[in-house]
Amino acid sequence: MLRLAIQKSGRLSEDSLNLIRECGISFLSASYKLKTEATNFPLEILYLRDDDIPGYVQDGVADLGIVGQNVLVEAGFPALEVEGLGFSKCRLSLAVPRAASYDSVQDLQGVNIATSYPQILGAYLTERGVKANLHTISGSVEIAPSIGLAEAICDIVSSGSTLLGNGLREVETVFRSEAVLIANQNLSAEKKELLEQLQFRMQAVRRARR
Ligand code: PRT
Ligand code: ZN
Repeated sequence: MLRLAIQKSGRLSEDSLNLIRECGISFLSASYKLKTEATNFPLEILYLRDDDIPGYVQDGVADLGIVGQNVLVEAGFPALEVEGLGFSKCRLSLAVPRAASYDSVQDLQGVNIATSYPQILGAYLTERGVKANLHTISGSVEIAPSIGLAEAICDIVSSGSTLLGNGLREVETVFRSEAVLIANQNLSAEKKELLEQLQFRMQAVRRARR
């Protein structure tokens, strides 16, 4: 039996569940449940916080997971990625107050930047020779400049309306992300075979959607 971890409730949940159902896999889901077993495929689904999924798959508590690449790379396990799933597309971007002057990333030298992605942002800045002060906060990153916590932010953007609503403008794209299927790297031969069957179905679903 394969164990697949998906987000319990959030932006990835519905698309993850729909993808599994469209693969012809049936299961009962109830919002209070933390796991369910499929009735017609050897699959158990675990419902978790998205941040916990990469670690659980790395440790083998779950065999597979569906998570945003942003969370996967930030957690430090990019090698777990098996394939992109084409939904929950977004980008991790740097933004500054609308009126602030900004020409290039070099302008961030010595600047205070609030983010929930210190690893990805740190690597991006280091590569460009920029030394900034990163302030790691777990949510509401966009309000940091208006409350005097930071002069710039780095956060997930999709439509851009949250930045706009907080008087910020996007100045650099740091990372592009989508939902990805991840797998533990030491699966048994039986589990690998099941993973291949599942991937085959997922690819068929994606081709049919186009
Ligand atoms: O509770 P749990 O920890 O499981 O969930 P979470 O709150 O950490 O994550 P969730 O559900 O918000 O997002 C899950 C994943 O969806 C993220 O890791 C991304 O891979 C992806 N995703 C896609 C997004 C967005 N789009 C998105 N717009 N994640 C967050 N946002 C937020 C962003 O943080 C910002 O506050 O939406 C706001 C910006 O949206 P726009 O449209 O105004 O630009
Ligand atoms: Zn989360």
